[in-house]
Amino acid sequence: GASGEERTLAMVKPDGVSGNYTDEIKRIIVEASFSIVNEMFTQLDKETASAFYEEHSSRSFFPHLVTYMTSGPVLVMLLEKRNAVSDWRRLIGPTDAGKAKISHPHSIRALCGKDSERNCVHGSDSTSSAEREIKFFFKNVVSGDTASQHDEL
Ligand code: DGI
Repeated sequence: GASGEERTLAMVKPDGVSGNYTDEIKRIIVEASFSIVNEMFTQLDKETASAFYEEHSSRSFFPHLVTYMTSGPVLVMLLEKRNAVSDWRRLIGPTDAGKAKISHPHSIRALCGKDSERNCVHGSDSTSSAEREIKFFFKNVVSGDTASQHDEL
């Protein structure tokens, strides 16, 4: 908008929730000046996880990824700030959390991820992905206070 604010979709994945990293991740989010516009604690089913990661459906790791993403509850968050997409990507670090521990030791994935699959958090990788992913989880977000359940999709 005119204020230069941007929105992105963040998620604490099942390993992050089960490892009790949610509070620490939210503290990092607030300290980095993001607003949490909306959030939803939910359990993804196979259909929803497959649709969310549709672009990876032909990859060999896809079935394993879907199993992982449905292995426990996740916390989905709609974040807002200037340059939200790139700033959140920078905060989470590289996809492979094992590598992140060496190359980006202060990143969130270094903090709580394990490897290239169990990497603790998600972040939209572009403004167009952010738009798609926000719509995927949060319908009818006008002023940031109307959540919908993913199973209404
Ligand atoms: O946007 P990212 O999450 O950083 O990475 P991505 O869009 O390339 O991949 C999406 C997710 O797919 C990633 O968070 C975990 C999973 N993934 C990516 N590459 C691999 C993978 N999972 C496995 N098992 N092996 C991979 O090489």
